[in-house]
Amino acid sequence: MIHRDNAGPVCSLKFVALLVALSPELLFLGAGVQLRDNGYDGLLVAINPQVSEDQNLIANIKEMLTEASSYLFNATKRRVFYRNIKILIPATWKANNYSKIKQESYEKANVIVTDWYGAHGNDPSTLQYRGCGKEGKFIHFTPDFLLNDDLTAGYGSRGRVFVHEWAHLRWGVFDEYNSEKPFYINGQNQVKVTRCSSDITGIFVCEKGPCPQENCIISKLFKEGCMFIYNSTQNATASIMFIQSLSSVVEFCNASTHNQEAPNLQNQMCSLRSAWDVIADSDDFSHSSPLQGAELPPPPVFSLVQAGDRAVCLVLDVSSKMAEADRLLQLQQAAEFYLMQIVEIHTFVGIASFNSKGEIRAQLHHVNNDEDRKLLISYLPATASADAETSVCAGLKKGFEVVEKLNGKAFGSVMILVTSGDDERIANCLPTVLSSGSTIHTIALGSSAVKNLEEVSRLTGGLKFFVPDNPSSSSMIDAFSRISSGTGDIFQQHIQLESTGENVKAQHQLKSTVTVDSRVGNDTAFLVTWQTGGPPEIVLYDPSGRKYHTDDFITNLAFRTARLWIPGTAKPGLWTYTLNNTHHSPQALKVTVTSRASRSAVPPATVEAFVEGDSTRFPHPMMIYAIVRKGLYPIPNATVTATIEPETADPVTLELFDDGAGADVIKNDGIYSRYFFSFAVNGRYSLKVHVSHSPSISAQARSAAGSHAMYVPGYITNGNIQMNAPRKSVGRTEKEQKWGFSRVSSGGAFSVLGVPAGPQPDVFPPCKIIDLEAVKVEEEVTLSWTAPGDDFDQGQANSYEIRISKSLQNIQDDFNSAILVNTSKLNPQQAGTKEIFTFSPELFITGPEQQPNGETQKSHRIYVAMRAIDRNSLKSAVSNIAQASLLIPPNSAPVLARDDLILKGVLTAVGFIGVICLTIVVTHCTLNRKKRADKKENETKLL
Ligand SMILES: [Ca+2]
Ligand SMILES: [Ca+2]
Repeated sequence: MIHRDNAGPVCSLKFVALLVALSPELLFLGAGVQLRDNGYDGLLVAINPQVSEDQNLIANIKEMLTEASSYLFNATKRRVFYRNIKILIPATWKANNYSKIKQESYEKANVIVTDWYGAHGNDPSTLQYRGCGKEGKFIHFTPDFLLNDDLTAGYGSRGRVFVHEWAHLRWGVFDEYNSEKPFYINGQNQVKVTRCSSDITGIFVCEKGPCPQENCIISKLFKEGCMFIYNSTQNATASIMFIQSLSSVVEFCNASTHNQEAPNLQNQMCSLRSAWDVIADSDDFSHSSPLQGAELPPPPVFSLVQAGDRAVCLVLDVSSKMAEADRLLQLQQAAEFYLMQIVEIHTFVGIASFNSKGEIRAQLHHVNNDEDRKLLISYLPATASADAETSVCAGLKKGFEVVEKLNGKAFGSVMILVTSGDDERIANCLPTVLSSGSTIHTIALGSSAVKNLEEVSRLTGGLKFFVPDNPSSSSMIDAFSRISSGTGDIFQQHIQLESTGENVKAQHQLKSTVTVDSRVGNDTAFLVTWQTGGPPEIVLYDPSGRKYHTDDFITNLAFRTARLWIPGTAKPGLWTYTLNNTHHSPQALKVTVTSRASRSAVPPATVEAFVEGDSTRFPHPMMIYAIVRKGLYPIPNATVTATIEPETADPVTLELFDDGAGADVIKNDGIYSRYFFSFAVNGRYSLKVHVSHSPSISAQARSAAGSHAMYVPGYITNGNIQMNAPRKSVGRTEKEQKWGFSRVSSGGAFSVLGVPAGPQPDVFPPCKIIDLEAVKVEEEVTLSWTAPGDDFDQGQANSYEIRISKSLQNIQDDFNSAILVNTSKLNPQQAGTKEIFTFSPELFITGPEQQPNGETQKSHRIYVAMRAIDRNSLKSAVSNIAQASLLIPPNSAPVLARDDLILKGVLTAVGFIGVICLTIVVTHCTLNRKKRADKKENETKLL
């Protein structure tokens, strides 16, 4: 969903001036959620077409957001609330005087309501793919969560839950609870509950009722069923990112209430900063001040919108520029495939073209069968004109005329605008474009296409693509294949399984396989295209060995395409194809395979690829992401490869990782990420991602990684334990996929500016380390992290700089002044390697450290952060801050083991003797504490 990103610097001054002149309402159309005068406008909630019709769902969404608005207003100290909210009703629901959509679509929604295989049962969740303080992708609720009032006992009222998720989505804060590490050992060597704030009270509960902490922790390790239960009545007011369900909780943990010791994602991702500190740094807060007075903001205004008939118009450049570099041929091949395979049944499709003037080639046709599709193909331009000029506005004007034939307006329509020409006057029709209510996807061809073309996409919420003048590039077909109906109905949309292209030498062949898995297989099509002369010799075997030959394909000699459509459901397994170039000259041969879901109950695996923003300026890298999932269930362990094609240089391939290091913020969440910085030239770059999953590797996420809302198991009310209904189990039993799967998707285009000509000095530092961990082992601290490279996450850094402090604030505010650890024996390994380094903090830290306010602090924790340095002395950003407790005495292996086991919750068999040992060790530890404190005073600072 590239359109959600903010405008990059590519936006010219002329555009900015024009946009300022437009009315605010127009600007909100495609731009997502905007904050204006303390109120959010443009929040879009979309219900999936697979959700059955239920008016209560709409009523409950309204109630949730109305409550959320005032709760949010309070929690942000009178700063923000929701003003306008749109609810997108599926087209499958009965029409009920809903307004017609303009540019809204399921794919653009900030909040989605769908059942599909969420990883967390009914847990509301938010897809966060970037680090601390960065906006996420969307919030997800199940229909059950919104309809079943019994669930509010565990999650709290829906409005409160919404604000918890909103903070994830909008401000990039993370969960303060941790179901994997419910307890931890604090700086005073006590067992503590992972919570924020620490003032939230409760008691340990065994199977038979309340019990002492030590007993419970031991017994929890013995038996299931021991837990920490919170009091339903509290004085603590924080925090919403921990337990929004408690009635006393009305704010976020701030600097004074934040629990920086808790092993939770908020501390890990945000370097131990409080949620409120992160929120206060957001753009929303720096551009607004609290509302004066005591008046409350008005409740949000809702509008319900629903898609009408789908109308699509292809707006195609036919200027003489299209005759260059086989551009028109590429367009014909892709448009034919789009009309034949990709555009969904019952869509209205028309065609317009333009050079210096616009022309309607085909009025809207209702696509009901193959004959309708073939008729539309006959209207595609056959040749380019002699006119070198292009007027994008003239083309769009004709496009609007075409779609307006349906019901007088272009609302909800889609334009696919393809151009290779330059056009200085594109800004002239922007007001018309914006008010049209049409979503415009743009495809730029070659190096001289209109500079600001992407603005048309951005402002209307369309996708943007780029096709380089490279005969073996499949970007044009990939772009057309990426454009779906936007309804969110994965069972109707086609799914791209393969896309490959190669310049094949004379008398040589292109041979490969494609996996058709059992989740797809309906409406499967193989497309082969070539560049000159006649078709290659095609041989295709299905998994059972059935052979298809060139003659079995439907060939279009004018467009140089051959297409094979498999009736029914294609056999799952490996399909093998061979394309022989029988010519005497090299041929650019390409293969594309698409299919649709085979069953309407289980969603197929999908990939969605996108980049961080519209553009980047050298030497800043571009982040590349791919979300691989089934429904909303993340798929780990896939091989994900990005191919990035610049305007004029060779394509670059990069493997994306889901390892929680480098560019990837959370491990095993099905989001694969990587830094891209191999910028050969300025201009547009096209991204495609290929996913393959081998059948031998588990596709199940082991843990439910990511951000969601806590379901509270029960409360202590008036001294009684009151348990809520157990949380719905999320375990899925799924038959082992026999074939693995294969997916391809275009990730759109981005621009790169400021790349210097000629050879460049090293300007790329190592990337920031985001997974630094510290563990105290006897007298030493062992650090672990993933090695960055000399250039971001590639190559090998030159050295590390590790610093420690006893004050969190000191190391946060002034890393350079923290105490340096001797790392002369530590040599960085290849990027991606797990690094381990052990040191004795006692050698570095002695006595209390001076605080900035002059006070001394007796802390038993140390904070560690680090930087990597490359061979040109370029330094990475400072890592996340890790912490370790120094309090564990010598010969304390059992305590350490206990720490580890409690945190991981894996101890299954510790005998009664173990209990006694632990008690002794804890006592021993307390006694030793004083001895060690005395000893420390005699040591001297070494560095
Ligand atoms: Ca990830
Ligand atoms: Ca470097």
